[in-house]
Amino acid sequence: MSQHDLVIVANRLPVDSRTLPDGATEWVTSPGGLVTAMESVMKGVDSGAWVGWAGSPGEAPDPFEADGMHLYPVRLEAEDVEKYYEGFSNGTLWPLYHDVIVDPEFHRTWWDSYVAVNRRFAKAAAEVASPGGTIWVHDYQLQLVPEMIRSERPDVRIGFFNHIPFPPLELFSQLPKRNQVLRGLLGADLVGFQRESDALNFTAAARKLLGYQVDQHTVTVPGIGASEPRQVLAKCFPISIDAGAITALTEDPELRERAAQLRRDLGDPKRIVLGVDRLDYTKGIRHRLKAWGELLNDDLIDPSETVLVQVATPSRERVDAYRQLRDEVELTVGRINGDFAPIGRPAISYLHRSFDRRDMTALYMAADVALVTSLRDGMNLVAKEYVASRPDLRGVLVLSEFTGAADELRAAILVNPHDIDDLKSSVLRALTMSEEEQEEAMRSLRRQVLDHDVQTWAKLFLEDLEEIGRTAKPGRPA
Ligand code: ADQ
Repeated sequence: MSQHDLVIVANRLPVDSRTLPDGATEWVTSPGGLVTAMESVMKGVDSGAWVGWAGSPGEAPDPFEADGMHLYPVRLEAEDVEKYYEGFSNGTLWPLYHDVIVDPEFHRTWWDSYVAVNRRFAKAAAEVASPGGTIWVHDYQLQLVPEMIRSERPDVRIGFFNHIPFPPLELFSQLPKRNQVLRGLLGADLVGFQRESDALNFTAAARKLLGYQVDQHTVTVPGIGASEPRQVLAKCFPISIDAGAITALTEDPELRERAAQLRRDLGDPKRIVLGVDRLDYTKGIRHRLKAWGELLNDDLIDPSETVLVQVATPSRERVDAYRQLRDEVELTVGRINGDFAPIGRPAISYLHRSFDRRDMTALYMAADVALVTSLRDGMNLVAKEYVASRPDLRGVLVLSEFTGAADELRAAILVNPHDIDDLKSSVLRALTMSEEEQEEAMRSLRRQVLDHDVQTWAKLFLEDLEEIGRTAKPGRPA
């Protein structure tokens, strides 16, 4: 087995499999933000690897290479997918970490599976990291992995980044096995969060629930037996997007034409309002539709002039709460279209499928207003993608206060999506904003997004991790 200086560990590998006509399997890089960020840091290391699930239950494929990365698939049986992934990760942790928008469910068999699968990921990572190397673990599905790696490989630097919020103590305390989760995370040298408040929630939990000493962003983990105490840094690193790549796309004449064609396809409305979300209850899609329906009903929006395009990416369709949400959203869209759509065109154009990066960018370029109304969201990359797609300085971003992005994108129209009246008046304000006001706000938003892209995010995290490793363990190769 080869050894790698940098090992990324995430639930999914950065590739999707595609079956060719002759039955062979082809691997296609999935175009996520994490993949882009990692590609940029992998270029700077001699040898980078990625440990993750290949996406189908059952036997894992042999390790293989894609786009210069060494990929190590981890096996998940159908039962693991049900208990570790759909169960503890998405039925317990996801709702609890997002302010219990739906009730978290807990089953001890889900936890057992979570522990077993985390151990499998940790073992796979520990096997391929080079002596003194770096392992970067991602997200809530793998919170036990840092400690599990440390017990096997005390020589490596371990970073962890949480892509979703870390809840306040009152909520986190409800989690059965909360102390095991905290100890798992504290196996890392550096624990990264989206927002400052997430980092503070985490250090408060370490102090109150484990009794560990906390000094600002540093948690001291007591040594066991003869081992020395260790210091763990908990800090925020707001994730971002590949802003340069999106800006480059907007300069492509074919994409400009595609954006214009989209408008024509929608019947040439005066205004296009856009929502882009995974179909998830955290995204506030129901609240958005309620506000939209009322604006139409109150005659404050004329459906022959203004159309809402709602892109809802299929997500976690085997989890009950997601099936229910899809039914409700589709019922509401159907009702609104039945009540208000002009003949031959929709009041809401609803698209329940995935689009490639070019189509997404064309949509952003065509949209006069982007609506991000999450009830809770770690960051929300859609908000940043919209801003990056508007070098013309036109368009208005309406952004929920409950997203990580709201900490940075202060020039957006910030809303409390729980307040339907606030949502309605914010949409109306966005629709009537003058070109000068749009330009001023967009200029400030773009400065923020272009100066803090995903490549910088990854670089800052890894630099901090390297620095900690150097001070904590003198003599280890830097
Ligand atoms: P998500 O909850 O998935 O991510 P978000 O940050 O908005 O939320 O990212 C969604 C991504 O999917 C965006 O890049 C978007 O363009 C893309 N996308 C959405 N719908 C699509 C469609 N129909 N077709 C193609 N692409 C589509 C989690 C956390 C977030 C955090 C990110 C990154 O919940 O809070 O910002 O991780 O850390």
